[in-house]
Amino acid sequence: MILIDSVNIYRYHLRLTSPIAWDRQARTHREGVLVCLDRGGDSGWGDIAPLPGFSAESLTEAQARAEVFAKEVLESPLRTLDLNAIKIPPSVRFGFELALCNLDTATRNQSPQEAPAVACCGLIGHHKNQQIRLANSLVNSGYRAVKLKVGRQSLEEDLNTVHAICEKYPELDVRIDANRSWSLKTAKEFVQAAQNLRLDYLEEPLKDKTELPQLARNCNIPIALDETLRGQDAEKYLKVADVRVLKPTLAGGIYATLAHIEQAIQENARCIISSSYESGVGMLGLIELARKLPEETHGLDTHKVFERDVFRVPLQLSGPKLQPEGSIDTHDLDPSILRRIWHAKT
Ligand code: OSB
Ligand code: MG
Repeated sequence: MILIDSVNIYRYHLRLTSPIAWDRQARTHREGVLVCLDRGGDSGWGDIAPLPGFSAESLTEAQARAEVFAKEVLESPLRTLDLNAIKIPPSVRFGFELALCNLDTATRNQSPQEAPAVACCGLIGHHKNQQIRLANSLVNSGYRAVKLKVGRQSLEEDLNTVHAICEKYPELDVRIDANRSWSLKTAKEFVQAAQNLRLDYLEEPLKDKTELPQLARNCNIPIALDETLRGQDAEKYLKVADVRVLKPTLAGGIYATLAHIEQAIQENARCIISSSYESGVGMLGLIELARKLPEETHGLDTHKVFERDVFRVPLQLSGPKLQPEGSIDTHDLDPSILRRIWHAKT
């Protein structure tokens, strides 16, 4: 039984180094909510950060649901750290599960162990005419894998970029993410033109997911699924997913992700833990999850877009090897970044 003494909820507002249009509206800030659960002098922090354009829930909804759930948590004890049976939006579930895990760690007072570094794949966004330059700078910083966003310019332009990067860096693992922007015809043309490039994988190529099996039949590039795994009918498409991109903030938390990893291992599929522009609190949780898959290079290269983080002293949360020191309760949060919006105790 987990009895919580008090809950605090905060809003954060992190400035981006340059605007990003997740939902085609350019934004200069990333907003989210931190939840802090206290028990017997220990506290556990979690990050609730629905991503506009990707999460079904808005931040306002997530915050309201977090407050209702926090009240329930104070009124009746929780049985487990796994909130799978409770109906709350994915980002809220991730935040509370992470807070509960961190509280558990703090209570057991484990001394921070020397944890292995997590390999991270460099992210190259939709920057017209700059993608090759960005690849150069990632390789020069030591990245061994990059993911290139495609599908917003012509197929020819995308293919030129992919070819240029692969030819310049034959040892680099190159991943392609089309975020469902292609028709079957365009995707087939891409696969045909890229067949000799030994790409690491092709993520969400198709506008129409029902055509995925048809594309997979004649495709020598491993197919990765991301958005499709969060659909109601995800089960149907698991057969075509050589690689499964798991985003705990969007897909419903830590335990659902662990269950997915178990299943993928049975089915001989690869799993990648992928971030969704969470604050450092969320990133520490994602890095911990990624440690369950030590052979993989994970999609955790989103933290570099923030001017600063919620921690008083910056942690090493971006780069080709992620190895932040200590656990979350050994780091101070910066009160000037956090605005408390809700508080209650038993
Ligand atoms: O499409 O995979 C995506 C981040 C936020 C929202 C959507 C996506 C992403 C990433 C994260 O690409 C980085 C990665 O998975 O390598
Ligand atoms: Mg993706």
